[in-house]
Amino acid sequence: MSDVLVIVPTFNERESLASVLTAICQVQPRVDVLVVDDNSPDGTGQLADEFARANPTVHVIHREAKHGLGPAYIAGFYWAVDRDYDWVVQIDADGSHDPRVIPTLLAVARGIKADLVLGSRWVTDGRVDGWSVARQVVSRTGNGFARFALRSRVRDLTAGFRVLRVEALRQLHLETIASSGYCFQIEIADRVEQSGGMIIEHPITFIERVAGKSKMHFGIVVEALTRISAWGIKRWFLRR
Ligand SMILES: Nc1nc2c(ncn2[C@@H]2O[C@H](COP(=O)(O)OP(=O)(O)O)[C@@H](O)[C@H]2O)c(=O)[nH]1
Ligand SMILES: [Mg+2]
Repeated sequence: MSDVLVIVPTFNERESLASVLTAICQVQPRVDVLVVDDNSPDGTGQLADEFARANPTVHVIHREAKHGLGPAYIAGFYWAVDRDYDWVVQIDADGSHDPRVIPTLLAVARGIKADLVLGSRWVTDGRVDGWSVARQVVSRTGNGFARFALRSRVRDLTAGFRVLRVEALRQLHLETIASSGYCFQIEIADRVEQSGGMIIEHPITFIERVAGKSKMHFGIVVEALTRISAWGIKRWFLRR
């Protein structure tokens, strides 16, 4: 058993999952993998099961229905906490995050004993391949707003490619996290930052997915704006 668990949340990622899992299984030194599938109608869960049968380091959680990225990751986090892993890696299943970068992010985390290492698009040398200017503006504006409202120092709060120290996860009161969409990534980073944890942003190149569809929708943006505004207002009053 490795001390690293790579968590891959999936919903309808049949076309890209195999290549992502293959690349994660080639990471050296070896890491364990947990796919968290929300009963994808396209059979992604069954594909993950086939992979798990052929690779003892790959595991699968099947959830009954699509409940969003947040609850899927929380299920994965508990799985890691229960099994005493030291590090959790979060990575998308759509090919946007290059699994070959995992050892680099882990080395950064281990080297400086960080609680959270973000694969960041919006720091020097960070890049996005294949995004329209409009999508870049949306991501940057959203991040800018969250950064301002939460008084955060983090540039890419929504980064989905990250390493978390499990010991830090244990302190985050996961049972009180309610965010479902992208807001979940912001909430985790914010909790680490607020608790005084060490956060490092390491530049990555994010590659737009070539297969399947993004699960981003209007409701996810509304959720993020609502929750961040509420947290920001509360914080503003508390600090006065
Ligand atoms: N289990 C699960 N995974 C999800 C859900 N929503 C998104 N994902 C996965 O989370 C990752 C990021 O989602 P994606 O749609 O690519 O977001 P985008 O890159 O911001 O457009 C992908 O691996 C998705 O399959 C969900 O509700 N449940
Ligand atoms: Mg994606």
